[in-house]
Amino acid sequence: MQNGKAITNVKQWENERRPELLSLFAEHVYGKSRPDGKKLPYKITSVNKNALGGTATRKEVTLYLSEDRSKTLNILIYLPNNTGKKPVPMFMGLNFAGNQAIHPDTGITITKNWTRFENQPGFVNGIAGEGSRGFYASRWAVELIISRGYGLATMYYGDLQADRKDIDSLPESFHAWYYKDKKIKAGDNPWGAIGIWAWGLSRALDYLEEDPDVDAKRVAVVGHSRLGKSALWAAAQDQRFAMAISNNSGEGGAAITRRKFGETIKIINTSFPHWFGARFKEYADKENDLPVDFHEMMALIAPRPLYVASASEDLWADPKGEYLSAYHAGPVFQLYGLKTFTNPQPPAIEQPIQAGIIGYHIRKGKHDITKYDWERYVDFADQQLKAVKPKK
Ligand code: GTR
Repeated sequence: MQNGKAITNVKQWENERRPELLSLFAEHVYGKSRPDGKKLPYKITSVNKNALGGTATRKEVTLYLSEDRSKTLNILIYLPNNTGKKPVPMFMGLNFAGNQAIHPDTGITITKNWTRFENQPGFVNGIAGEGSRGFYASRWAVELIISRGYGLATMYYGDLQADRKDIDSLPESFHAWYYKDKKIKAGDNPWGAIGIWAWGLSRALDYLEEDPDVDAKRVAVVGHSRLGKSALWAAAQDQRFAMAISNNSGEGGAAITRRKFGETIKIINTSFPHWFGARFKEYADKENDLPVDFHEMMALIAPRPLYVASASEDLWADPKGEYLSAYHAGPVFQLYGLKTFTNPQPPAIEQPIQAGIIGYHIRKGKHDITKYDWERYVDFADQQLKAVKPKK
């Protein structure tokens, strides 16, 4: 505890230290989240039972975020057709460039919201066109996920809050409509974009709880990089997520910030001042004053399965710091009688390791999420979420 009291059992952890850590992360890192009391209204806008060559059912669901229904979160869902039993376990994660970018499937609705991909192929001034279909298909192993008996739910993070520094000066800012709708004040330390993206993951999980095809008790939340930070913060706060996967989440995600290796608090708040709560900036070059470090966020996932992955060339995200975070979360998993990593040295490249319900690997190559990473996540989920084996 902050007062020096040692935590020696699960009850103390759950009743005392866990809530204390959650409020410390909100206060000093991400800003204060505003959990919602009631589920948002939604509409199923399309269902195609013959997607991906007949192997999958594709569903699109619109969640109405604002009361005037002008702000929406659009959920793209693929469900495997070849599984004997429903409901199915799921992977869920936010995507960077719109739902249409995760697969060339022409049935996916193209996002109308601004993206960061200014004039890259398929985008004009950040607005996605037909040419953006499948832009990030390499990051989503849709066929693998489906063939192994899992569903996938993904949403464009820009539906929630645009990823740009000037967002709070724009009328479409989340903060502009949210506090008005809720008739509350923003307060002195409102959540940054990561907190908002994490909130969106929980709202999408609210929907999955209503969907009879989905087993909402077996949802693994996954994210790459800034969306890995968001996935971790979502899973830390929302214990309905059955498992958390951090892919190259780095600073403000899995990496131990006190190592000051690669990206630091000062750098991240300079490049992305809108990601965190205001107080995180106070710890620029003062990492040791921060009352938390990120192994404590990994500990907030316990006793649920946690998988952390790094990439060998992704030094910016500090692979060793990401591993150490999973390692130093150990004492909390041990309170639950679970095994934890015993070696403070990370494993060799592409030699995945696992202790109890904690997994880790370092992939060869750059900052990315690839088929190699997904193969590990699906294998891990096979053990931890006990996927229904697809019928041959
Ligand atoms: C980088 C940023 C990282 C990471 C990454 C990403 O520019 O420094 O913290 O979030 O972007 O999201 O790909």
